Amino acid sequence: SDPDLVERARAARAALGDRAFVLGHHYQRDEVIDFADVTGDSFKLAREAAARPDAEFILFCGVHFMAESADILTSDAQQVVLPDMAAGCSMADMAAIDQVEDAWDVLVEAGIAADTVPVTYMNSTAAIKAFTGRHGGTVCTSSNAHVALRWAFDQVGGVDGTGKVLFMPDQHLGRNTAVLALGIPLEQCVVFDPRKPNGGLTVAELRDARMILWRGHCSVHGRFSAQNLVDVRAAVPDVTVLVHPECKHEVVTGADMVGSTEYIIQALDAAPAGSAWAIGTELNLVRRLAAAHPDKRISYLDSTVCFCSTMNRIDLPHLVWAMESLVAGRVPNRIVVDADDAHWARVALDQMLALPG
Ligand code: CIZ
Ligand code: SF4
Repeated sequence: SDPDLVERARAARAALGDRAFVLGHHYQRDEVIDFADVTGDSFKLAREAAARPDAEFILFCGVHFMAESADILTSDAQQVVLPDMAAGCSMADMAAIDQVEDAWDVLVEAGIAADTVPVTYMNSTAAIKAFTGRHGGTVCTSSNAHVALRWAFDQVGGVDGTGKVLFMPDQHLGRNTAVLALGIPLEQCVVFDPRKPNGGLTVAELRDARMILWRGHCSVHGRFSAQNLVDVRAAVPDVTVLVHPECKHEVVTGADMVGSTEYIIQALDAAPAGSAWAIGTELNLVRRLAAAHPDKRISYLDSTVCFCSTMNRIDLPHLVWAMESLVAGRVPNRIVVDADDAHWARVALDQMLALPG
């Protein structure tokens, strides 16, 4: 990066001192991670923000829904700042609150709403988390999705019963978890497409389903394919393929290991020297992991899949601008969730925190 900019960043960071706490998501650029007080996935970062009640400003280097969660979990006096307002998440944007309200009406009309528990992935807007809280559901992450699903089914008669889960917004995490961790048959996982009348499903299909999957996906993880597995196994016969559960079902079932961002980091820490790995997750993270483990052969599952473009919007110029604004007494790009949504989103987040294990 530009040495002048690095110098300005250092000066602004020093001027802010303990008044600011800088969070860096694992998918952020190196130039941003260099200034992070802590790095983590969305869940770890939300907890870290909540654990810093003395920091006046939480500088969130990640995407919009993560900054919202930090605002929900911190006190009203603390101000959460997103260095670039255009850092959204295409997956979170695939579930708009009015679409989800309409979908719920479809379930009510089909006579199954009372038997359905909503579960929303952390990667969703505060409005969707609030919807989930209002309807007795829970938030989940990619690390605890299996526990969250089991809990949700238990609210409506158990995994072996007839109750249902409405899973939003990532169809792949929902399907992979239901089928592989809970043993729900693949044919009982249906996709609700908000762009189609009745989600593109008949009433009979809705009634027979156990998992109603929102039609959303991650634009990064969703691009890995079964062909990538064939190619990497041919090129590197002793390779271990490790992918994130936001990947498609055929990628996850064909991989050797599957797990959240924190799981991937720990698996590589524990891997023996000389071992070969192909990783299916975001490129900034994979590059840093490869650099951190020069004794291991770490490659990217598909060289044509790129960075998360919205994560990458946070760069050093935006971070410097945000920090210098705070030093000058202005709070730029503050993320505030309205009080009612914050209350109900918090209910769904607290439900997640209360899950066993
Ligand atoms: O894909 C993402 O954005 C993930 C895994 C975020 C997170 O940290 O949960
Ligand atoms: Fe959203 Fe995917 Fe980017 Fe994560 S990697 S912020 S889920 S688009």
